[in-house]
Amino acid sequence: MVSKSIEKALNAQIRVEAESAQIYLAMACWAEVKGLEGVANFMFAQSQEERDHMLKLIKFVNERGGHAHISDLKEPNVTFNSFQEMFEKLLEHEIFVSESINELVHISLQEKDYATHNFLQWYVSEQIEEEAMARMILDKINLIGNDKGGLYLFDRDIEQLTVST
Ligand code: OFO
Repeated sequence: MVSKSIEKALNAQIRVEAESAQIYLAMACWAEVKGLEGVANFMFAQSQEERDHMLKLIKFVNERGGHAHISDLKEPNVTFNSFQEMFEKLLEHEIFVSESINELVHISLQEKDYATHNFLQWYVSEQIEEEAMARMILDKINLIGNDKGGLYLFDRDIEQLTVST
């Protein structure tokens, strides 16, 4: 059984994951209209992953005797000055999500809720992977700079980066 304060903290994370899905959907749309299909497909897949992260939390809250709350979301940023800026925002956002997960882990320990603490370990590992991938992509984009040929190849290759759920 989750306590009221753990339920509240988990519900806040459900919102963060839902917002992540929306942010990446907006990035996918921006990339698609800019003609970078590979980047767009990568971001559509990222968005789907975030929805899966949200659903996993929803199931956990409901199974543990809480009630998952579905809240309204603020509209994400829909335009970017460059792909570099877009991927910088992606990394920034993943760092924010990692901090949010860490805070949740902290609360679960404070409350001695070891079931929630155990459940959250999956998210801790996932955030390590997601941050590493965002950094690796940003490094590649920084190398490419304004080179159009490089961007073309990057767009072709990014789809090969498999994302774990
Ligand atoms: Fe849900 O992992 Fe990214 O944000």
